[in-house]
Amino acid sequence: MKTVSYSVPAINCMHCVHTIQTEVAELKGVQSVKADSATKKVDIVFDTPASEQQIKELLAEINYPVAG
Ligand SMILES: [Cu+2]
Repeated sequence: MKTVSYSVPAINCMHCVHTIQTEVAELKGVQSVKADSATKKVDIVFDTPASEQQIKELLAEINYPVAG
């Protein structure tokens, strides 16, 4: 199991939080996802077959790219 914390500057309301949490949770292997509009961070706990690259690609696809 792996935990990552990404900075996602595009998060600015509860709608963004909901969209991110719903979309990322659909990836196989993702155990939990918590987005925060105040800190603009997304904390994700996952295991295979999910990967950091896959999660980052998904976030970019839904217009919430990871900073840096
Ligand atoms: Cu929003």
